[in-house]
Amino acid sequence: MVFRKLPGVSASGMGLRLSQKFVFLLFLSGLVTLCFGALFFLPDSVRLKRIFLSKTETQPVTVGSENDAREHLKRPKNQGGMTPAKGETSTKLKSLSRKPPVSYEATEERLAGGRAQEDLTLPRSKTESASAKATSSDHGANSDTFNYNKFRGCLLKPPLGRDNGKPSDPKTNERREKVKEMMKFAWDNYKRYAWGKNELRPLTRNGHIGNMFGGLRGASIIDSLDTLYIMGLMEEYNDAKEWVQTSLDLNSNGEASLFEVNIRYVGGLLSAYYLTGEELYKSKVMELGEKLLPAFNTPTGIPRGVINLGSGTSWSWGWASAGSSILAEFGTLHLEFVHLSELSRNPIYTEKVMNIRKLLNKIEKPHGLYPNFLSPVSGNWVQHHVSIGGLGDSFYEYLIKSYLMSDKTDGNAKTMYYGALEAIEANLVQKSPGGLTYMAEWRGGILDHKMGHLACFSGGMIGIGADDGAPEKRQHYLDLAAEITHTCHESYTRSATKLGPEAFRFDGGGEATATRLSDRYYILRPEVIESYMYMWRLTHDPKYREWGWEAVEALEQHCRVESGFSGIRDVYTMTASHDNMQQSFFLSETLKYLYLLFSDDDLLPLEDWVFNTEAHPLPIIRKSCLQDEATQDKTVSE
Ligand code: DMJ
Repeated sequence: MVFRKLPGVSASGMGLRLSQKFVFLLFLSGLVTLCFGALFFLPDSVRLKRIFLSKTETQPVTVGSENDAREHLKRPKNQGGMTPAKGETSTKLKSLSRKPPVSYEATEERLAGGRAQEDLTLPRSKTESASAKATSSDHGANSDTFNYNKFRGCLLKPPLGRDNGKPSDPKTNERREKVKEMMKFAWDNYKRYAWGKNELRPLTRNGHIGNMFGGLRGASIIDSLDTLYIMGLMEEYNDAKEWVQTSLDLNSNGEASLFEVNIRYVGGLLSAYYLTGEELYKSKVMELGEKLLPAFNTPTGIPRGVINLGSGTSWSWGWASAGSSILAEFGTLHLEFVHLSELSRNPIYTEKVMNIRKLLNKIEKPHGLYPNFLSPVSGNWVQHHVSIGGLGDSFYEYLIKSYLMSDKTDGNAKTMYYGALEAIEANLVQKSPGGLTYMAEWRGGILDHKMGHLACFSGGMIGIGADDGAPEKRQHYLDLAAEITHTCHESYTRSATKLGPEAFRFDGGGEATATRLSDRYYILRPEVIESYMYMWRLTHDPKYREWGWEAVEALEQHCRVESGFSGIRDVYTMTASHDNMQQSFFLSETLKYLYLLFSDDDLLPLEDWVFNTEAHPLPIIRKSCLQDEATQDKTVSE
C-alpha cells in the first residue's frame, strides 16, 4: 500500500503547515536559549550550573595591558569576556577572580605562548575534584578557596615545635631569654615613642616615617608580628594585631619601593597569616598584593623599582642608571608572589614572577653572571656590575629558596641557582693572602676586592643549598658556606666593638676590615647572624652559638641606648656615635635569627619553612598533599 502525501498535511500526520512548523521551532529555540542564559544568573554554588558550564566560563575573563591592571580589579564580577587589545595575545588572557594556582611547568608553557587556555583549565579540574570531596570537613568553606586546616595538615611538624623550641641546656636557654628580653625592650620603646610610625628614633625618642613605604605606616609592627608570636610575647603580639585591625591603612597614595613593601609588608602579613590562621592578615595581604601589580606593566614585564600605591604609576629609581631596574629588587618577589597566588587562587602573581624568570633565563649572561642593572624596556643589561652583596644579593637567595619552597619541584629555579653559583665560584670567590675566603665584586671583568655586610647572608644560602646540587659537591658547598661565614665573623672580631662594618676589603694591606671611613658603620643588620643560624642548624658546631653570643654582647654594649637600639657610625671606635635609628629589620631579622640560634631546631623547622629575605617564614608548598583530600583532616596539634 502506498501512502500519498496530501497537500498541506505533514508527513508526521500532526497536521501542521510549513509556516506553522517554522514558528514553533523558533519558539522552541527561544525557550532553550532563555533557559541556558538563565544559568549565568544562578549563584556559582548551584549544581545545575556546574553541570552545564565549565569553571572558566563562570568566571569573568579580562585582558592585561600596559596600564590597566588596577582597572580590572575594580570591574564588577559579572562583566563578561573582553576582546584582547591590539597586540595582546591570548596568553595574556587572565581572570582576576579566584583561580587555582598553576604548576610551574604549566606556567612556563603558557608564558612560552603555548596551549594557553588548556593549561589554565588543567590544574583547575584536578583541584576541583579534590576539593569537591572536601566539603565534609571544610565546614562549608568554598572548595575553591585556600583551606587553612588543610594547609596545617600538610606541614610535617608543628611550627612552634614540641615546647616552643625551648632548649634543654640551661645556658642556651638563658641566652635565648636574653634575646627575648632585647626584643621586648626594642618593642616597648617603639610602642612608647613611635607607635604607628615606621621606625623608632631611640635617641630623640620619636618616630621615623621615611620614604620607602609609599605612605604605609607601622613597618616595625608588621615586621615584628611573627617574631613576637614565636617568642611567645603574646600581649605585645595582640597589640600589634589590633593595630593591623584598626589602623593599617593600605589606601595610601605615596611612592613606595616595590621591593621593600614586598619583603616587609607582604612577607610579614603572609607569615602572620600562616602562623596564626587569622583571616585579617590574609585579607590585608590580598589587598596589598593587588596594589603592587601595576608595577609590572612595562614592555618586558620587568617591574620598575618605585610604585605609587594609589595611582599605580611606576618608575625607576633616579639613581639607577638609564632607567634600569635592580636585580635584587625585581629578583626578590618570587616567594611572596607564589604565596599570593596560593592564597588567592589567582595565578596572576605567579605568572608575573615567572615572566621575570623566563626573561633572565633567556638573556645572555656575561661569563654566566647576572649583572645588577637591567632595562625594563629593552630587557637588556645596562651595566656589567655583579655583586652578591647590595643590588644583587637576594636574587640568588630567592632562586634556591624558590626551589625549596616548591617542595623541590621548581627544577628551573634549581638549575638557575646552581648555574649562578658555578659562575660566582669561577669569577668572584677569592682567597686572601691570610687564607680568608671572600666574594669579590665584578665590574666588567675587573675585580673589586670588597665584600659588603649584605653579602654575608651567602654563607647561610650556600649552606641550605648544599644538599641539592651534585652529590659529590655537597661537602664542597658546606665547606664554602663555613669559610664565608668564618670570614664574616672575622670582619666582626677585627673591629674594636666586635660588630662588623658595612663593607670590608681585602686590598691595601687590610683583610676583612673597612679601609674607607664611609664603610665603617653598622646599622643593626642581620646577615652575619643569619649565616650563624643556618650553619648551626646544618652542622651543630657550637662555635656558631658562641659567635652569636658575642654579637649579643656587642649589641648590648654598643647599640643599646636608654630608649631602644641604635646603629653606630664606626665599629672601630669604642666611643660610640649612634645613628639614632632602630631599623625594622632588627626586630624582624636580627633578633629572630638570634632567637632561633638559641632554640631547638623544631622551632620553625627547615623541613617546612623557608625564610623570606626579611626573615618572615613562609611554608613549603606541598602541592601533592594540598590536593590530596585524604590529608585534609590531619591537623597538627601543638
Ligand atoms: C633587609 O631588609 C633584608 O635582609 C634585605 O634583603 C637586605 N637588607 C636588609 C637588612 O640588612
